[in-house]
Amino acid sequence: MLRGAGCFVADVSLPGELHCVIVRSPHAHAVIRNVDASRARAAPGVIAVFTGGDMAADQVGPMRALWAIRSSDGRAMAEPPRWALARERVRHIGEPVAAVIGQTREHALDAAELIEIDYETLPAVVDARQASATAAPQLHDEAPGNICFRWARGDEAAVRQALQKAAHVTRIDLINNRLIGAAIEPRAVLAVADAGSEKLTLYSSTQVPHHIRSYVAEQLGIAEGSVRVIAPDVGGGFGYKGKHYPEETIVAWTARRLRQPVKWVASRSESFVSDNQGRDHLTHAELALDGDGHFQALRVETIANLGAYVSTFGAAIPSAIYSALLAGVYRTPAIFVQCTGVFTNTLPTDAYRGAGRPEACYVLERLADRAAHELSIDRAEIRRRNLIPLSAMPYKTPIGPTYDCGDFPKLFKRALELAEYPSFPKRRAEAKRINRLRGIGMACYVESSGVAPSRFAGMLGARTGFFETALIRVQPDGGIQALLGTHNHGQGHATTMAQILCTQLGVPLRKIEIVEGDTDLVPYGTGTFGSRSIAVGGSALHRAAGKIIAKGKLIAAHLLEASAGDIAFADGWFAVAGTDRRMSFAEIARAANVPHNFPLETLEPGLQETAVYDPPAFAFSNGAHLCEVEIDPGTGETRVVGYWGVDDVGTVINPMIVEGQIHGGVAQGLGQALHEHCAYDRSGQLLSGSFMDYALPRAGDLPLIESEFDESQPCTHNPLGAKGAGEAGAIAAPAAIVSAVLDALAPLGLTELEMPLTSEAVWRAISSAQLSAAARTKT
Ligand code: MCN
Repeated sequence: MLRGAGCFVADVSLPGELHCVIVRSPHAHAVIRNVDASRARAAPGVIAVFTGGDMAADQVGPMRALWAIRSSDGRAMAEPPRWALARERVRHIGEPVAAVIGQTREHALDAAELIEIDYETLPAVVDARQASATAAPQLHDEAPGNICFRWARGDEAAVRQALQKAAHVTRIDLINNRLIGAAIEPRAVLAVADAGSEKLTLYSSTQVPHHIRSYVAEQLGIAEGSVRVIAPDVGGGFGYKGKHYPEETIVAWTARRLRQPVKWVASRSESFVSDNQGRDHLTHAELALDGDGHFQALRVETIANLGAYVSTFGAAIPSAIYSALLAGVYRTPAIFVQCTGVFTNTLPTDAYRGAGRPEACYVLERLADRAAHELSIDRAEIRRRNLIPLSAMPYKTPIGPTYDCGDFPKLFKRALELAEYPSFPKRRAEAKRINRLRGIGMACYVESSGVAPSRFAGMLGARTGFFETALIRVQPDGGIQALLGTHNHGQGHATTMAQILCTQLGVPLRKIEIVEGDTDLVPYGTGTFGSRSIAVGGSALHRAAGKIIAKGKLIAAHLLEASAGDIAFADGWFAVAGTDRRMSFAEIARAANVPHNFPLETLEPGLQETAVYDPPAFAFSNGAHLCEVEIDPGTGETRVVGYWGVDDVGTVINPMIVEGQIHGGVAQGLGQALHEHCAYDRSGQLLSGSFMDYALPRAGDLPLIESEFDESQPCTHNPLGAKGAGEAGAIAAPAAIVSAVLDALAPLGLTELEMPLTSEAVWRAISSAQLSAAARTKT
């Protein structure tokens, strides 16, 4: 792929292909009074122009969330309809209003300019707290007060009591900044309707081909089996490509109508106003402690900005997923969390690398730091006093999940060692000599990876299962083709999944082909998100390989004239135990396909097996990250000068890939902590709509990341012992980096700053602290 040999959706070209350009709302909130497309339709090279009215006439259904949660009073969340092409009203900038189909993209682009849309603009609201206030502009009749849901979990009475009795209560208000995913490849869709059959093939740069198949079939009212979704090479997904988007339906529908292939490829600017965004929480949290700094109770109130519509998992992330991790790695006996999901005139929010877990980690780690400061306890010490010990495993948290294993104190201790925590004051003093403010920060996290047990998700309102499927085909020459329902968009599945088979079956890597991302080839799949591929998909693969071995034993028993119980399989050989009679995996594969003398009543020819795996629980990855920053007080520029992570992702299949995953996650976490902020003005216009305004971290912003893994606590309930690794870095890094910056600023009396800690924000904070100090000295 780095050499340009990959094949992304934009690289796929079909004969007769037409090009789709989407006309998007320039307003955050408006009534569509009229769409006049007559000039556009008459423009050269234009095949058609479609609007929401055309889709309505064709009875194209609304987009549905895939997870519908309930409010604490038992009521279903508000689910206002979301149409692929807006009907009557638009509720965020970038909402699709019309689709122009041209012979070339240029034809369609030119014609798009000629469409006249008469909008009646309406007042907009972008801030979630303001949106839930009385007199705020209302987005949907179905959601009075712009409230989608009011979720609650935990023991409210116990928490209230503990807060009343506590020796100390630490209170904090936090903003978890809104983020924009920025994969190298913008989203793209290409659809072709087969002329001779009802078959519709949809190429999409998605992480979840089977979900997209269900969605598109449902909306178009056609059989699921008549839709084939292919997700070829995908250039990054980061969670936001794991959701259903209007363009998939628009392009599929237009291709069926026009009986010609239709392609849409987002421009970078378009991605900013059409991709889901992430995070955007306002949180008030209170932590009750005893006199020794032991956590007694936690109350968390979060307002989650859902944007204009409920996206695929948009409601579940700030409720079911986020709240489940509010015990974190700490022993807090009583926890109560409330989360209100609010509609605003912004792009929908949904999963973005970490998805609910970085938010939970951030609340807990900021509270831990703040409590340590208020009680004059060392930040590492307050964590040590509260970490769940190994002896308490399996540990049932008061908020729901049971952690099966994890040695949190050991990982934290090791991270402190790696960062040479005790000698930090020396480094701070050295930095001071050259007029730099140096700080050290820390964050411990636990993550519900391996998303998700279907049972858990079903109880909490998911409308889909979460199992994974693997089909192994053994070729007559002993080569293997493994087809998986997961999807690789940068995680190295072709290597790690093949490694599982190589280890289990003794087949060399070069003879193993991993196939993902095609609903007609793969039996079924949930897709890749929630760091689930190895823990769930890998486990399905392991199970399927087990079935291959079992069948191989039957074949070997027949050929070696032994009983199946006497056949042992190891290192690629089927052998009669206690003898030198044996056959290689390749020989058995050949025999399976040349079954000249098989007892056909008891032994089927061929060697291919399918297995499905639905985990009984999440895999609880965990870790401790430390980082050091240096701030130039003259400019506010913050440099991360050291970063250490000790992570427990269970058994590591491929250390190099996992290290890369941790690095990537840390880079994204660093972006959230220091640079990235998706900003709207009050009218709902996106202020950070390009890379000039939305600052991604660059290579030079990253420190050398020292990463270690602790494999002493393999996941107890999957056959690989593996826990997810794909999001870990993004979960710990924002909290660790903010902790370090606030530590650096502590000598100036600064205790709070909101992400992103841009040089401007840090410089302003330093300047105002210096001014106040100067004023105090004067008086
Ligand atoms: N792995 C391993 N041993 C383990 C755990 C994982 O060798 N104990 C390997 C896996 O085999 C896989 C990789 O590490 O090759 C990540 O595995 P896993 O943690 O199961 O995560 P997924 O493959 O399910 O990937 C999803 C996760 C998520 S949710 C986001 S978002 C994300 C991420 O991974 N987006 C990414 N990493 C990304 N990396 C790239 N390059 N691009 C993205 O869009």
